[in-house]
Amino acid sequence: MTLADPHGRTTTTTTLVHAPSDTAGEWWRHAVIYQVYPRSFADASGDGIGDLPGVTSRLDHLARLGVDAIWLSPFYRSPQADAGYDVADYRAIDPLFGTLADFNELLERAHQRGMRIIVDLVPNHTSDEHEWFQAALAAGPGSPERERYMFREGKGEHGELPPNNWESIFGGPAWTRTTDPSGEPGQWYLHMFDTRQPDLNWEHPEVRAEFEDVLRFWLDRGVDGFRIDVAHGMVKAPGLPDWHGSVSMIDGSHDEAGSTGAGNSGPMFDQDGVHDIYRAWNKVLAEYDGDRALVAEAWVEPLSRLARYVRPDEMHQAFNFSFLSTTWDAAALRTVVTASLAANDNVGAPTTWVMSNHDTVRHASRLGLLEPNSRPNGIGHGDEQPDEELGLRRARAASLMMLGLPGSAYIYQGEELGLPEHTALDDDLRQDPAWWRTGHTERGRDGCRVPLPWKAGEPGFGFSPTGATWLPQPDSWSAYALDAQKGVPGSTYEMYREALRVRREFHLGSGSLAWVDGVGDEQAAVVFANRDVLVVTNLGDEPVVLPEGATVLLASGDLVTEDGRVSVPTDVAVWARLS
Ligand code: TEU
Repeated sequence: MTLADPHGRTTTTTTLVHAPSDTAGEWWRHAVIYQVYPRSFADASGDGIGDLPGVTSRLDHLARLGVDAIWLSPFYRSPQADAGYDVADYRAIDPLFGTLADFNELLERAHQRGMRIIVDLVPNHTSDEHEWFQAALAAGPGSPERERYMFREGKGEHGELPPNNWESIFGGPAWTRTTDPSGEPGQWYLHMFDTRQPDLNWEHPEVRAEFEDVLRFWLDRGVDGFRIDVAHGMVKAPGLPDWHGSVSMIDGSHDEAGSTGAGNSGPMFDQDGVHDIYRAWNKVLAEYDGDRALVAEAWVEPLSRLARYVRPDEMHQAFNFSFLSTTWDAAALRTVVTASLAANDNVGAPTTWVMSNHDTVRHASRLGLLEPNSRPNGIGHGDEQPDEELGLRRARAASLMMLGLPGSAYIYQGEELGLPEHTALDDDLRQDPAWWRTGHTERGRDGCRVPLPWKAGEPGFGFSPTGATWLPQPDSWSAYALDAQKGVPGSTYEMYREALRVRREFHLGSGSLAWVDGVGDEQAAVVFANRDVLVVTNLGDEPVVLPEGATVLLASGDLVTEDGRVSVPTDVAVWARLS
């Protein structure tokens, strides 16, 4: 493809890095998937905690937005020690969130509106209240019940030292000592996360059989897929050797003896044995009709290593955390996009794109920091406060760039409103175990989990019929409420909606990617063509002039027109149709 300047001279060159794929293929290859974090999406019961009937009541919002699928974070029976990522019963709904009948209704109504449902599966660990763990504690050392978890004798003369030196990702030791039924100090058990999240032993056939059965339980109910929590963590290196590095809570990366290693080192993550599990699960899904999908939540780098999770007989997608973690820099973004497409094309998998989720500071705030897109684990009183206006401007540009890329895109609830992080939450309201487990050095993830604002003028911004919210919302959120944006041209919500519409119309999800050189300075602008759409994101100080013959479809901010030529200002992205 070539683009011409006003005098008909060719000024640009393009480099194709990803060819279009057949649009008729599996839905997950090009889907826009919206993450619902049930406790903070919408509350129907009035207790201030979101629930499944709340989600059902707002399905029209998601249908109108134009998403293809919804991923629901965990709603299973749980003591909520890690907001539901500590599951006590994989086949039951927690009363906080409703009933199985509520789930069935949500699924049916979503399907009626043409939206698929992905549920979250947490197989690395259970809750300490899971009946298996309770049975293991009661049965004592050497029992078959203990074999399903990672119990070990302690080191030291009296077993008073942990079996190895591993640390929990939430801070503190990864081992907790138990008390024997006799009342004596006993064995230790491994928990890569909170004490209340004991790791399962994936070498045990009963564990494998149980989770295949759990998959079937939800497949039988009609779910379209599963997001697999900590997909890189289930298998540990034999012998559980000591490790002289630490795992970052912030980006899952591993720090080894002073060097910042990639997220694939260390004996607790990304062991080759995990792939057998996914090969077996792929077969379970294949027994069912329709295209059901497995999505890997694996903080694994480099991208070529992550791509091993989405080989043809394993999972279908993996979250692209390398993209999420990339700084606000044109060259860095081009590099990660090229590497992402190359790694996934190599195994025939779609590439995914994601900017925010329930574990990270919302990108509208990350991008407003002095070091844009640095990844603090939470922001609170006394921390550097993001520039809200700058963050939103960049977030809108980043999202428009992301939605223009070929592959599957994830939207975290509220980002369609441009919602910032709650960066001034009272510390005594924090619930993320990372806050206290790190000795209050990391604020944790509560700031991105605050209940959504639906109606500007109502108590709790219409989140709950009683006005209650389990975490307080900042007053400034009245400007972000859905009803303040709906139908307002140029609002973030209407920008997302229009982007999804155009994305569908031009089949961008199953599209192509060619880098375009010669539009703006390559150090300052990210410019690519996807099918017939040119996507220009300006990260530099100078305006970027659009090529002649490019008709603007959509922009993340105001454009400047001078002498008939349209230019894209700093921190603005634009989609334009190529003639
Ligand atoms: O997160 C897995 C994980 O590795 C995270 O700790 C990650 O490193 C960090 O959150 C990045 O900021 C999953 C869930 O998404 C998270 O909510 C759970 O707390 C965790 O597993 C344990 O189940």
